[in-house]
Amino acid sequence: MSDRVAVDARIVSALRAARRVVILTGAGVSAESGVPTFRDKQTGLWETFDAAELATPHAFQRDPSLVWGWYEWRRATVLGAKPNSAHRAIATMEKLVPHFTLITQNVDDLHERAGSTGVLHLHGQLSRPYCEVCHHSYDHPEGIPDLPQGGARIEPPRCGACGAMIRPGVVWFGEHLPDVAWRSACEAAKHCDVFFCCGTSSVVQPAASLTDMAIRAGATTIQINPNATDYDGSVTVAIQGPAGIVLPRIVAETWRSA
Ligand code: BJW
Ligand code: ZN
Repeated sequence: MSDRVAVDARIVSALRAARRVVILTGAGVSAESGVPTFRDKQTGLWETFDAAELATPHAFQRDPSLVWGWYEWRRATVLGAKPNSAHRAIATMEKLVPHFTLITQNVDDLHERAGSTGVLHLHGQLSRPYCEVCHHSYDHPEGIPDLPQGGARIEPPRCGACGAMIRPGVVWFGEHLPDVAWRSACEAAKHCDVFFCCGTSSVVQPAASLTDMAIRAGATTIQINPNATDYDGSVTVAIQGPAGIVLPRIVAETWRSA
């Protein structure tokens, strides 16, 4: 998509009139920072790695060193990445609308590093490991781990309080989403004027159902994705293009004179 293509007038007018704007982001928003998505053909993590072996509570119980080492490699990847123009456009939009809610499925903290505040993390954060038994949270040591592609077996550290294993701070398949973040996300989706779903395949539940909530609430719904999703026909506007081009264009066009 050329960055000279005009932004759909429905988006500009809906955003200018909006009091409440919500953005739901997925892995595609970080793709232009070099962070791999999960399900893209050839480049997605699940093309090379087996989600059942790595992203479930059962996988961690069966082989904690494999899982911890893989997440340490993922953490090294995101620490080595920088926020891109999509993250920055979202951080800018937060300052331009009266009520703004950013909901992310991403665990990389690139939104915060771009300046976004109050981000609702539906699937946790790589930076926030916690004890699998007493849930005490821990900080990782300073620095970027030096690991080969895909990681290496690393014994998870132990909790100083109870001695149990410390686990990655992410939400695995079959686990419930953090309650406060999920409730806040539902409230925001049900009461917004404009809702973006951006860089997500919209196949993982319950996150994808937020778009249905916004559609049912009568919001102007905008999908930004270079590829088709099951929501192409149900959102108000489906823009086929990379978030790093489309989002800055929308911000520039809507708030030209702001
Ligand atoms: C670009 C781009 C660019 C590329 N610009 N775009 C059947 C029906 C309904 C639900 C279920 C079901 N069977 C099982 C479930 C539940 C399950 C689920 O949804 N499974 C489906 C896969 C079928 N969900 C759960 O288990 C959730 N919990 C739950 O439901 O709790 C209730 C419950 C508990 C117990 C029993 C029963 C119910 C938890 C889900 C946790 C998801 N975890 C992961 C891993 C996190 C940790 C980690 O990082 O390793 O979260 S999976 C992975 O998928 C990750 C992501 O956040 C999530 C979503 O992926 P996302 O962000 O959409 O990425 P992709 O790769 O899929 O898409 C990227 C998109 O970007 C693509 O469309 C590209 O085209 C696009 N793109 N470049 C813009 N430049
Ligand atoms: Zn503990």
